[in-house]
Amino acid sequence: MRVIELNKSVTESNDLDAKNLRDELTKAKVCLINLMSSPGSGKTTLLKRTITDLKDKIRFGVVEADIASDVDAIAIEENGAKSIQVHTDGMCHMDAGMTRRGVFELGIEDIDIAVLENVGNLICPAEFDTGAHVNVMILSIPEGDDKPLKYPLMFSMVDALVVTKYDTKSFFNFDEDKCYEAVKKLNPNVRIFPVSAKTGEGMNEWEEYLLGLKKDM
Ligand SMILES: Nc1nc2c(ncn2[C@@H]2O[C@H](COP(=O)(O)OP(=O)(O)OP(=O)(O)O)[C@@H](O)[C@H]2O)c(=O)[nH]1
Ligand SMILES: [Mg+2]
Repeated sequence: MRVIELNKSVTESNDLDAKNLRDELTKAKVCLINLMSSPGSGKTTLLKRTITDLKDKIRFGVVEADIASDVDAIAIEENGAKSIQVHTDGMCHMDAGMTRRGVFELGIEDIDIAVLENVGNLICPAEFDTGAHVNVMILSIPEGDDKPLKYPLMFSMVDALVVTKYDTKSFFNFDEDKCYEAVKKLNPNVRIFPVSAKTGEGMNEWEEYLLGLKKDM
């Protein structure tokens, strides 16, 4: 019986693939955001509201990565942005090669910001550079304030953290100070955006951040 250790070499070439993809998209002035979170934390809902709010300012395209189904891509298209669904053949993350295919199948000619809605989980997606310019994670209030302690890699590698379902705060013992302190310890420069995609609270700051990303490309 042979055991082949593929992890290292795969990661090495993935890093190169990711750099090449990032460079190509930079030349095309398209910002790629890698959006990560647990299943059901509110990625699609946040995207739908953001796309609607910014429809006259940012042209979005969304790559929906899931193990199965096409419901998220349909939901995004119904909201007026173009979208493509990719299935990951059971894999729990997207790598740079898969992201490249998704982004170019989506088509980048008429978009300012491409969003990869990564497969829902807080572990594997943090380990693979997708080629994105910006990594964003969502933590929803019902998941609890201790998640930075349990999934430190994800919290330490993101540029921005959106804390969503803020409207549910009164129902959960979510200690914001404790949570943000743990996050800042792992990642001092992270931007934190508390929002509710349901009520719209906090969405302005998040959307200003996105407008800044478009401007910087
Ligand atoms: N109260 C409240 N509910 C929300 C909010 N955002 C999302 N939800 C609800 O949370 C559930 C999951 O939201 P989705 O947007 O599908 O989550 P997701 O992260 O895209 O889920 P997957 O793609 O399956 O990983 C839905 O029932 C949403 O209506 C919010 O800000 N407030
Ligand atoms: Mg979704």
